[in-house]
Amino acid sequence: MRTSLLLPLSLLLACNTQPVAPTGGAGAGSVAELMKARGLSEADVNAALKTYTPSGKRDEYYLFASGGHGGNLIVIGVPSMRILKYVGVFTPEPWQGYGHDDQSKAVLKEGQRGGKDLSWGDMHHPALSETAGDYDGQFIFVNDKANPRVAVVSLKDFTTVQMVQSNLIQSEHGSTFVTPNTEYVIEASQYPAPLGGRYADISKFNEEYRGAAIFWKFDRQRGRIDPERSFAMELPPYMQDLADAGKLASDGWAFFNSFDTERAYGGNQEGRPALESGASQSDMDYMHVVNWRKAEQVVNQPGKSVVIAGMRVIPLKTSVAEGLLHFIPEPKSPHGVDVTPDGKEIVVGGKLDTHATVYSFEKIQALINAKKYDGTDPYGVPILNFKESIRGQCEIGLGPLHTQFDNQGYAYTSVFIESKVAKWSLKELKVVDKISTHYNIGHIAAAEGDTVSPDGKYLVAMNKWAIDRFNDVGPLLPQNFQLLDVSGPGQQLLYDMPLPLGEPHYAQMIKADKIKAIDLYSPAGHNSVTGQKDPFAVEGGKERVERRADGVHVFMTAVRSHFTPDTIRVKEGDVVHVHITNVEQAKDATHGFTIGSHNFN
Ligand code: K7E
Repeated sequence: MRTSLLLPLSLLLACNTQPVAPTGGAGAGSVAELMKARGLSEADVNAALKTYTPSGKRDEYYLFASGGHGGNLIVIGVPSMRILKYVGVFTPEPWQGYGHDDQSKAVLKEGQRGGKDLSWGDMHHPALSETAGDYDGQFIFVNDKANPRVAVVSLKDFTTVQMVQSNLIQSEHGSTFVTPNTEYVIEASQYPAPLGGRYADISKFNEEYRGAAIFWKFDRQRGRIDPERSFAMELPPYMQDLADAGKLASDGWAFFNSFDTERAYGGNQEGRPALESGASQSDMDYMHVVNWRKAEQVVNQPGKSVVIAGMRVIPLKTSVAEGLLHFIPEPKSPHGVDVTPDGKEIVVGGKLDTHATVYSFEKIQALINAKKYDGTDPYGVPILNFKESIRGQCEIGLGPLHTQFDNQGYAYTSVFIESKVAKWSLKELKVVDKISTHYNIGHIAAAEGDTVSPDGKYLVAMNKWAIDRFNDVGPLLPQNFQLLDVSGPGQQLLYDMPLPLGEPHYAQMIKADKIKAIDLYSPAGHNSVTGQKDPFAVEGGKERVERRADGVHVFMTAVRSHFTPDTIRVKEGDVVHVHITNVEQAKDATHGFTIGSHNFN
């Protein structure tokens, strides 16, 4: 609850008449004097002018960053890098009452795994909803890698409205990625497991363990995923990694990386190589090329799918027979797979390879149509020739991971081992600039950088380490988001922003004017999760206490600055249901409700 503070006049006067202390550089003085006092170079001031946003001025972009193990979504203004909001998604968020009231508890319950409540999430890759391959600002989807789940956040009110999960898979990573009109939200498993959560001994890895890609059907009208109309494809046990949906030229297709075609599963105490080294024996893994548009038709044909854990699944054999799945070798331990803005090419970064490899969709199509294969994998999936599928490779450096794009024909790839962002010409496959980041860069997010029309301008490097960047806070340091200006020929570091929550894995940057958030819920009594008037809503003047079979129901209103009724009399042992409607219609006038020591907030 917010209340206005009534300060005695004498105190106000005292505040205003405090003498201004001449602190280091903060006093009056020319810019030159300020620079000298604070030890700033001209380059520093140039950077400061590009990010400083005076009080009352708005940011040009929103950055939606995953909160990692915090399980929440973080909304940041760019270029100021001011945090605007934490959206509770996979974990309760007491300030907003998320996970404390019945409505949001029901959302968290949708995300239970095996009937268990989960008090954390491992959020990786937010995906804004798209129309014709461009962000439309309506929804954002997020995934939980460790406890495979996908959540839907409405950007009308920045509220989590739904969570879906399937026991078909036991972990995931290739998620969330949306198809160009948000027909589907993609979620691919990472660590193979017997599908549906049954048991098989790990020595049966090749026969019994499988990966899967789920295509969650998004119903735009309802603003919800429809599990009934969703489907999945069985995949070999190759540890599928990141994914991306084709667009424009490659619309209807999806691409997944994989990094364990060796099918190693660890066992360093049982005479087998440790998982990491076992999975890095071969020089090539397989990019999975999936025709989801055709799969969507096949799954509806009689006898072409099976139901596992309530999910319609296209068996691997059927996918092969129907031509839904092809493999292309990709250099060792690939990580990011990113479709270019025109949809014509797919860029793959391999952790253990120094290149970004650029695949040509046209060449891939030609090979598929001619059924020109280099044989099949042990599961019968046809393999296309590597050299005949690519346009070329760009020598990036050590540990290229993820790629984003701008509007001038440049691609930007995070270079993990070198802690750099490489800016390179897509056309010429040549690096034009490299900038150091601090340190251990993972993901990057450029302004609308994975859409059909990227903006360029800004890029945020999401660094996992922050050594020597900020004041000491003990052994565990924050993450470091570094804002870069990429509008010029090179790249300029503008600002370091510490982010002291989970390790963020990806972010999406959208033009601010595309977000049309509501000012308040009107009329009052709106349920932010269902989007409907809540059956327990009460109008002002109709507040009451009712004794029913299941306990005492209090129908209460909140308006600045009181609750009605403000005294509730019940008998010891009564079950009390408190239904509170905020009938306040002034913007930003919210009301908290707490019952101390009873875990109600
Ligand atoms: Cu493996 Cu962090 Cu999900 Cu890239 S992601 S860094």
